[in-house]
Amino acid sequence: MAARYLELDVTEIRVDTNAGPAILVDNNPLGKIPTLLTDDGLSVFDSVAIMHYFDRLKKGKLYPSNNGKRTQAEILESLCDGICDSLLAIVYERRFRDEEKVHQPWIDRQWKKVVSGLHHISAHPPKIGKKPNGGHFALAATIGYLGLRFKGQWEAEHPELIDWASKFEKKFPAYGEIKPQG
Ligand SMILES: N[C@@H](CCC(=O)N[C@@H](CS)C(=O)NCC(=O)O)C(=O)O
Repeated sequence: MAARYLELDVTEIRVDTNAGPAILVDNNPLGKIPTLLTDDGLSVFDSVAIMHYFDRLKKGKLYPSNNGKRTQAEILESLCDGICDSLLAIVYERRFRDEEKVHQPWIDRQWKKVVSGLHHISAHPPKIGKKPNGGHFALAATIGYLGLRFKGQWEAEHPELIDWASKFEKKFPAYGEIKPQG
């Protein structure tokens, strides 16, 4: 999303992380997406590092120049990253364990972090202002992932986030087309 917003010429290569294809594991020892391969042979991961790399490439277009506002954007980015890590922990607990070994208290513990993170954001939804920043892209990705893998489990509690996502889409119309999809 950030690459599209900044009009960077990025080619998307879709991979199945479960299969651990060479193009992924040879470039990211963690075998995770997103991984960015640059023209000068660098492999940049994860999404936070990629967005800050883009920001330097585009001379500060992705984060506010004001120190306080930048810190706020980065905190939102970290919070969303943490929420997504918890969501993934839940998805993987169910995906990779035999059904009888799935440990519900672990899922509950992760979901509690998700809920508390979403409440924190919903209480003061971030203003988008004239242009979206890295924190906004992280939140848009988080809401997209919730929509993809946790449909029906968060929307009623967080109408503010649905509202925020539609405001975000007005500023960044490509959202509908490129948000997380299975
Ligand atoms: N905090 C990382 C999370 C990356 C991540 O966990 N990606 C997942 C897919 S959404 C993945 O590649 N999982 C494969 C695996 O863990 O083997 C980021 O935002 O880039």
